[in-house]
Amino acid sequence: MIKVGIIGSGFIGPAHLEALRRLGDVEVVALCDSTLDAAQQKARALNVPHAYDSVAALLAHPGLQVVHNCTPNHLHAAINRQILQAGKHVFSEKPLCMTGEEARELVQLAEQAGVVHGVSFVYRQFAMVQQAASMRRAGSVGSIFSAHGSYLQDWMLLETDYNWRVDAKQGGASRTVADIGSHWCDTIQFVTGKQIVEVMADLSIVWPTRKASVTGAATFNQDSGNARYEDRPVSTEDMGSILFRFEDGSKGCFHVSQVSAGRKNRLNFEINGSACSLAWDQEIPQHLWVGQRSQPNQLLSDDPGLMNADVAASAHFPGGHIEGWPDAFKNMLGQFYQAVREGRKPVRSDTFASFYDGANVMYLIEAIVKSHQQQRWVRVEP
Ligand code: SOE
Repeated sequence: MIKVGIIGSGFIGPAHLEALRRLGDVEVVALCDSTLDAAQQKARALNVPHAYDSVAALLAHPGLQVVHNCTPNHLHAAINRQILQAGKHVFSEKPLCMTGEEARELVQLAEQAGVVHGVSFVYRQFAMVQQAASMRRAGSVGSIFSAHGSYLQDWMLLETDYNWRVDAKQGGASRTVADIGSHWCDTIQFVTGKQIVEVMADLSIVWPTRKASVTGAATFNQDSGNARYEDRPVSTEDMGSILFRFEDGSKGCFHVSQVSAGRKNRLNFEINGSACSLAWDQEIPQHLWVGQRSQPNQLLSDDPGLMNADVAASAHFPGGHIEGWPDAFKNMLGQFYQAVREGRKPVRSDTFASFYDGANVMYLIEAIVKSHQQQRWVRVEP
């Protein structure tokens, strides 16, 4: 069994745990949280044998091979650094860190450590996103001249919606772009096989002041009705529109928003090529729309028997047995742990997102924020 520790047990830590248990040969032996009490309570509830309140103590756990960093954004860089310095394989939540400078340093440290490194960009691992990328690789889409779409949520719609992600010190200078725009960019670059090299952004804050519950709130929290609030100023964007250019001169745009009523987690994209168009929506993940000029459009579903052979294994059940987010999460960790088993260091265009991809998206976020601030096109600086 591969022994694993998880740092942070809020919204996302348990999702990692569940996916890891589905892999079969991976054992989560320890959890770490900010207090021993919180760590022990979570460890008991999740049936994990050991609990720690410090990263150093967790890293010293006998036989530990891999560590998952599931902490809030402002802790990502320091903890990723600590894990690498301990020589452990590392799987980090996104964003990889808070700045491009930290990203450069982490890539260098990861290369020096010679370990397997991964970042949680999960959307490229859905079966029909894999199918879209496979069709592009096989030339079925022709030459791609345009890519567009959006990532919309509504969990920040109300003035009383507040959690650590809103605070720039904990979440970072960018919120909506870094939190969900990062996923959109990783997904579109994976599907098209092209890098975004220039951006022009216009970001907006809908609530310049929000009412924060004084009792604290977690991501995706619902208002209990009895909460007490205090006013807090907001400097991070609720929504934004971004124009971009790929390395080969082809173009695109996307819109991100966490204030779109009714949209829960709607990442969608469309690519237009000389042979056909492809479109996908995360909330109906089993469908890939194939748009055609000279014959009827098609709706392909995630039936392994109908998918391209090189990606059919990313759907695990016969067609009609709908797979979704937890299954994509399992695919992502399945690929990362295959590299751990083989002792194979990630390459720049790997099947799972590595620190290379995490860093690339950090450079993109920095360029988007700069473009908005300066109201002009900005080049992405690796
Ligand atoms: C919150 O916006 C969030 O949980 C993101 O942090 C995730 O990365 C995204 O997958 C869903 O929404």
